[in-house]
Amino acid sequence: MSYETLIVETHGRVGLITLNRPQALNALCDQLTSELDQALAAFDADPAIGCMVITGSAKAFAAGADIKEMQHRQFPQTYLDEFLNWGAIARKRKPVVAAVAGYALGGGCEIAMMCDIIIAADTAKFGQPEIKLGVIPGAGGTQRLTRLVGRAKAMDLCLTGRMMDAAEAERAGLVSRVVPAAELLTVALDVAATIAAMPLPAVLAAKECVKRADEVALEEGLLFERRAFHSMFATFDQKEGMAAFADKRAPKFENR
Ligand code: CO8
Repeated sequence: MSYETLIVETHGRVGLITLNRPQALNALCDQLTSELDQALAAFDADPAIGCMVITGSAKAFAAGADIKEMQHRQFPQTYLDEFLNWGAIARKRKPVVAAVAGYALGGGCEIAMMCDIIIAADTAKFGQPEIKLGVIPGAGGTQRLTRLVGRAKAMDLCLTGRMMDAAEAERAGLVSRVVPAAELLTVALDVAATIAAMPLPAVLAAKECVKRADEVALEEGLLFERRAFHSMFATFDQKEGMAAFADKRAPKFENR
């Protein structure tokens, strides 16, 4: 599969996707989001891949949806086409790490929030500036952001359109780690390789359970987690992981 707006590579068991529209600061045109979904789906289905990384350029992870492409849209077409329905990007089963340097604005911030872990360069800037264009966030900027950083900061960002830097994003709980820009990709690939080396059934179950916490009340979430935990005892990798611990040797997981 060849892509025009992405660079897609593998590093061992890690699938790396680099958004590549430098002339438009990786603005998320229809072609890019469609190719991104295809590339993620291909890695998600590939047994040789255990984790994915999405990154951009030093200047921009992505500066949002493509404003020039969407500016002349009218309501009926926008509604009937389910314009910019990026839900499929968020529904991948294997973990996705966002490695963010520079601008992650509007849809760029929203794509990062669809990922499971955000690692930010110290140059990263996050924001939901849609209000300055006469619209509002449409792919999670009012919903995922509020769950991730709380109402106070989400309201501030969505209503003023201001950007927050990497340090503020880390304090707010949006990003997992902040690293020097020069180390961003190395750290992100290391994190992804660590995850990709873990037993896949447990990785998928852990991701499903953490995501459940956004959706359900505590007792329901705890029950879901406990049942998922019980189901791990049906896997080869649980037998191997615990036997290896008892035998004081390294486990050899088979992702089954
Ligand atoms: N769309 C299209 N082109 C863009 C975008 C964009 N979002 N951002 C930057 N570009 C283009 C610029 O037009 C410029 O192109 P050209 O050289 O042809 O003029 C090129 O990228 C470089 O940009 P700048 O010259 O502006 O670079 P600066 O360093 O001066 O500024 C900024 C960088 C601050 C990032 C600035 O480019 C900017 O403000 N960009 C727009 C940011 C923005 O408003 N993003 C939100 C877009 S709306 C959105 O994302 C809604 C998502 C809704 C999803 C809904 C799903 C259902």
